[in-house]
Amino acid sequence: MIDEATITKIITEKTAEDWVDLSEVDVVVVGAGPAGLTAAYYLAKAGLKTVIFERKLSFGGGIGGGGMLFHKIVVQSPAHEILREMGCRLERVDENLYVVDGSVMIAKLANSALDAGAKIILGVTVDDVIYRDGKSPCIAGVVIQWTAVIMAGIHVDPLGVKAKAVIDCTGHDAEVLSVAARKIPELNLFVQKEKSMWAAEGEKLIVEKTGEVCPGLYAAGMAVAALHNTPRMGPIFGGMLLSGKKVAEIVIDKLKGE
Ligand code: 48F
Repeated sequence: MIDEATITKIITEKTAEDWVDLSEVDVVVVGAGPAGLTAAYYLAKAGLKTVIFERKLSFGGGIGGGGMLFHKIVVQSPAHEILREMGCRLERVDENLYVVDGSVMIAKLANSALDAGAKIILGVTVDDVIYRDGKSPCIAGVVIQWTAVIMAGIHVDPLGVKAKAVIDCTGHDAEVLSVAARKIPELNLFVQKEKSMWAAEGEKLIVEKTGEVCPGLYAAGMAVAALHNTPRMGPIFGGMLLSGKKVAEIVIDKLKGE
């Protein structure tokens, strides 16, 4: 029998169970774009309790918009191997270039992260970090709010989620790094914003510079370009995948070594 009260009870009870479990996790990934989804896939696969908080009600970040709304996504070698591993159909179009539909890439990345055990919570914005100040300051989690509350412009106190590692995968604005830089000056963090376009150099540097920013806080994807003032690359996505994989490996090493 379908009963309105039963539906409400199931939703609220099961949501509460999840939120109790999510109050403390191994890794918070902020942003469900290509870097965040890839990072979450490898983190969850390694057995770490991983949650992605995504501001919008959908995942994929910049993938859906492709290059000027054209729906084909270009990925270079060796990043195509990550997509192959996730069961993505790719067409080889050049010696080291592959093309895939944006919708396929979004579905496969999200499906792989979820199948590996990551949780993706949509409609939640990370608007601050939790920090501790011992010998040196460190990031101990994130402060979250419903995106709808932020959009409504009403003051509602947020909730905190503790994490051993927080990864900024928020893209061009590096929102988590920016709020930490602004509110915790002792971190000596400066978010400079990305440089103008140079695809090859941008792709190379983003992967090279992916990693820990300060204790507990990491960056991947375009947030790395914003932090280090490296060039934007436009609509080529291999660097985002490789950066997501690299940050996951760094966090896995760190947390498993503790
Ligand atoms: O922008 P986005 O796709 O970042 P990325 O993974 O990849 C960049 C490429 O898409 C492309 C490019 C290179 O080819 O230049 O732009 O680095 O995904 C970022 C996701 O984070 C969400 C946002 O809605 C998007 O889905 N996001 C941003 N700020 C927040 C957030 C926040 N404060 N809290 C939660 N989610």
